[in-house]
Amino acid sequence: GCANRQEIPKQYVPVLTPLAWEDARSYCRQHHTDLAMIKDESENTAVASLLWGHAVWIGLYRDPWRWSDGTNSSFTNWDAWQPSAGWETCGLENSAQKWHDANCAALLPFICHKGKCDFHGGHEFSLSKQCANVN
Ligand SMILES: [Ca+2]
Repeated sequence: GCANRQEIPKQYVPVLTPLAWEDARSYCRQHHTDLAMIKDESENTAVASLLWGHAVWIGLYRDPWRWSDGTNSSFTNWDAWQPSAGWETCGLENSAQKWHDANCAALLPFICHKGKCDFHGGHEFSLSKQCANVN
């Protein structure tokens, strides 16, 4: 059960320690829920505002482009000329709130999200243990 899922605002957590994308995802999954997923303009702004001036990893990877949990999204916010390279398979959000594909080995601060039961692209993305915590 996840009865309260639509009432719990998603919480984003900035992590200043620069890590490669996979390590950032592992950290987020261990300490929170996952790397940040972004489903609309207001969430996109919220992510960029947490570490102003930094490019940050978000939970986006390809191919095809999906969120860390395997879901996709109708909302995207690519910068001009992005995604730009087939070997850049991880997604970051820059300080202008635009998305770039980037080398997954790059060391960047990142944004996790936590503690929410919600729907993303029609799929419930929180794990059952987080849902249990919410309930
Ligand atoms: Ca790129």
